[in-house]
Amino acid sequence: MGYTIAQKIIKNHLISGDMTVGSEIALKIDQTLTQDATGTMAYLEFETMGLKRVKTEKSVAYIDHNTLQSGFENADDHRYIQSVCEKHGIYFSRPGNGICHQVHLERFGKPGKTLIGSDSHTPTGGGIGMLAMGAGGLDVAVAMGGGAYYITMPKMYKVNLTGKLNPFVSAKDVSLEILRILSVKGGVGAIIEWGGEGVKTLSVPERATITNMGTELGATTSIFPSDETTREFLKAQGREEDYIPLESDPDAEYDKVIDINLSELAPLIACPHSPDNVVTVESLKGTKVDQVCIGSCTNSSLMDMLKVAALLKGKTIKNSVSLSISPGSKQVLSMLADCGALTDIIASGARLLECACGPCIGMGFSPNSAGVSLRTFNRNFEGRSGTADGQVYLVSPEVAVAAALTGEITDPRLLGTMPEIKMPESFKIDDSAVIPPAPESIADSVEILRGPNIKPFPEAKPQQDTLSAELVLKVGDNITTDHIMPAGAKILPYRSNIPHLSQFCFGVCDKTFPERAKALGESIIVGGSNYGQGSSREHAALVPMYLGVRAVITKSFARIHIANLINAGIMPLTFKNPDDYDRINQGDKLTMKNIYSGMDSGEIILEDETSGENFTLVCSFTERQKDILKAGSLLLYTKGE
Ligand code: MIC
Ligand code: SF4
Repeated sequence: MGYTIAQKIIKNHLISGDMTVGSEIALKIDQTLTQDATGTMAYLEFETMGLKRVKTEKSVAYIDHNTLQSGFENADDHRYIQSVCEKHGIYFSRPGNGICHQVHLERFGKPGKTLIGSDSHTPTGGGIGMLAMGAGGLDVAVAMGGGAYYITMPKMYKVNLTGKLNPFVSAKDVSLEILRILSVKGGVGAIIEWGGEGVKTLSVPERATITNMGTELGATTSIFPSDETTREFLKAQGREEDYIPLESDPDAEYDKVIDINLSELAPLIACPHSPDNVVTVESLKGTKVDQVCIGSCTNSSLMDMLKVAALLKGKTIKNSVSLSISPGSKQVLSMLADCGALTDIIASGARLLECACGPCIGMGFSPNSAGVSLRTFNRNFEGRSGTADGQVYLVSPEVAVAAALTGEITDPRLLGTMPEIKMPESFKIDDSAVIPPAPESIADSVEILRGPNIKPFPEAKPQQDTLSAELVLKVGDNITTDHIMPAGAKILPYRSNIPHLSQFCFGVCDKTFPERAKALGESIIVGGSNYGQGSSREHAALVPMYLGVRAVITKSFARIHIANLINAGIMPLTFKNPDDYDRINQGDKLTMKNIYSGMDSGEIILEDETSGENFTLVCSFTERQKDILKAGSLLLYTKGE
């Protein structure tokens, strides 16, 4: 049997385990990336490990999330990360240089290599044939130290593309179409490979839009072949030597094959508050729009921005609409400026934001109350925009422009003829905003700059053989990490201050949670299916750990979150019979005995002392995971304490 693209890369990087679906494998990691909102914690963890230099081929730290400096906190964190990079051998991408995924694709990603990043949209690198995965900060810290990255061997899905996109239909619509087909749970446990004749019609930035949003499917990652288009892109970025060809074997086997004919797609839109809530733009035509945001790691490439500029050229946006544009990188912004496209964008009435995540993570530009906001982003979870009752829709750049010009949801095909946009033969190369680390010989003299907002890492406690605790919070299906640990301009500056952050935990669901959990000392959370989807933020595990949560029991979990829970010493368990979810209530007193032998047998009995019922819980921990839980956390396990 032949290999898929992902299987080939896995095979080349396999440290331990066998490639049987569902079993644990350990991978050698070639590159890492961090962003600042998860990076501070990742570097604190790296420092705790006591290593001098990173052991990867390339590790890059980006500052792109916490760029709104409304107090000293973010600026202090940036200086901290910069000093850690200088000392420990990491490249530092300065604030303003761009969004991690966009810059990494442009300047550092390489086909055939493995990349993990402390950000869930790291699979963007799959657009050039990398095996790129999102991970918790601690996993990234361990990989920087040369340690393996452990995942469950995924299933392989193939999306077979035929045809060619019509004008005003774009890669974003392909992402929305696959979300419509598979839902936000449909990719869990799988790698999605994009293949077929249609692939040839897609540029690297278009492929990267698609792999970026594979995250919303819950997939381990998504990947495209590395072909002549990839070579052209790398050549235009001045690094043709990084190219290697990569494709699946003709007899590779897939667990599922989905066909999409690009020629048949129409402009699509994801309605509030889930990326898989997809309908056609046509079906919502006439809906009044208050705000339009163009940018984010999904749609901020030069090609996207040139398209936007060409459609806006000579026109003025509607008085009732506020339009923001955030180019993905300094390269994109300066090329837009050089060719005059930036002038067309500004002349239309758009507000230019810096090359950063910005409104995507609620860092400014929140919509008006109950405002309808059309965004070219990848997530529209409730409250994420910073406006609790904001109505966020996800769209392509074409649909975004059409709404900005007309003030309502409009099929962009009504805008006339699509101007032809060509990929430049060479991009403008200027890496001056990426600061290389100090040479190893002088690294010892580099001082780490720690601000007062950095608080010690919360103390983990080993899992005991018996746990008796109250069910402190019961939540429903598809709980996102934005529910568990919200972000936004007011909260993000405290990512390195877990005690302060803890006041906001589960604020979207139940404001009394932090206080109640703290008062209980130890507690248990119950959730529905796909618990912990969305961001890779390990804070969604570290903060509950700090508040005394010892176990989370659900119908099912999202991949990165389950790893983060184990890393933080919290037991992730699932109901053997999903209907038991309905028989258990918030406030119940729960007991689990013989946890250690249950971890071995794969089943633990949960006694509900309040109702008198017993429930069977399932766990499938590897030996390593059991040891981590018994040690209390991955950090304690790694340190051998
Ligand atoms: C996101 O899009 O939710 C983020 C902010 O980029 C997160 C990381 C974080 O919470 O810092 C992600 O996707 O992992
Ligand atoms: Fe940044 Fe948004 Fe991309 Fe997350 S999804 S990395 S916040 S642009």
